Amino acid sequence: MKAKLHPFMRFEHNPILTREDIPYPCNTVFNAAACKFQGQYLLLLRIEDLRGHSHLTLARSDNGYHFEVEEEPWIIPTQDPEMEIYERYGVEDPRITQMDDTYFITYTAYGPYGPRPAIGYTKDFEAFERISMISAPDDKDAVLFPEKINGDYAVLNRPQGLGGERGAIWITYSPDLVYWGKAHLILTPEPGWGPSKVGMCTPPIKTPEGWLALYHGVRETGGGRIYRIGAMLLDLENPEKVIGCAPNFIFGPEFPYERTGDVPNVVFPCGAIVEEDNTVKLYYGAADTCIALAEGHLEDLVALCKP
Ligand code: BMA
Repeated sequence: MKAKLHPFMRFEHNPILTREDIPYPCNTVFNAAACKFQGQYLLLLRIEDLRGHSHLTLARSDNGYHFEVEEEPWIIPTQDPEMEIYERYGVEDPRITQMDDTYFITYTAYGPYGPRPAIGYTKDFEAFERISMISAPDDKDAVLFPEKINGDYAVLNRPQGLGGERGAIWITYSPDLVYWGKAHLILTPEPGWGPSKVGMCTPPIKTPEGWLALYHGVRETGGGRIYRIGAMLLDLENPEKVIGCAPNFIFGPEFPYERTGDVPNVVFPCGAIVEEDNTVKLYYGAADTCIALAEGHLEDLVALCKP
């Protein structure tokens, strides 16, 4: 199959959620996790309040396009004395991974020491239990694989390595979601469209040809940073092996709602839903200000990653 250079089509009524849709005062809504639950589409929204701190609120939809936002926040910074300091400035950028009847939620805890990825779970989208912090600061963008890898849970994350400046994508494993280790480097930022840092977007998607991993690449320019999306395929049995990586970015800021906002020129997907016909609904934060939707096909995304 000839790979499509632009595999995603934007929804014509974008953005799908703005702060006008939030039932309480806030600054912005962006970077939402997505999943299906009991026949409905769920988004877990990152909402930045008027102090500039983020919390997470649920939104529900019957069709994946029109969402109703809950009246109250769902996951707010914890008061647990052991964890409070790590979430003091907010909980950000959630991702959801379903394993059987459990929905794991990875998110970035933000506190005075910097960002740390954390993981918890829910079974009903009512009770949420925190499990662990996955690593120490500075780290972000943790996504859990939807299956164990050779008997262990596995997360892709983005420690701020390489001299503290150029965040890269790593993998780390856990037997119990509490103790994490065996960390291994997967992808470094390279000259081109994402030379400053790279980090995962949505949790890896299993395909017959490998794990499809969508990631963001950041380029610093004279006019600020540009956040764009790349795609790579990781080996199913050994995801430390990159089978192929699309040479070009596959999605980037173009429309006014992606170009203008609190942080201009940002598209930042945290959630993807694969439909039965392999349509991929990609939910992304635009300019750190609103949420938009684009659709593509799994086969096209995989084709782009072929060596
Ligand atoms: C990243 C994250 C995202 C944000 C992006 C652009 O580092 O903090 O939450 O969307 O920057 O500001």
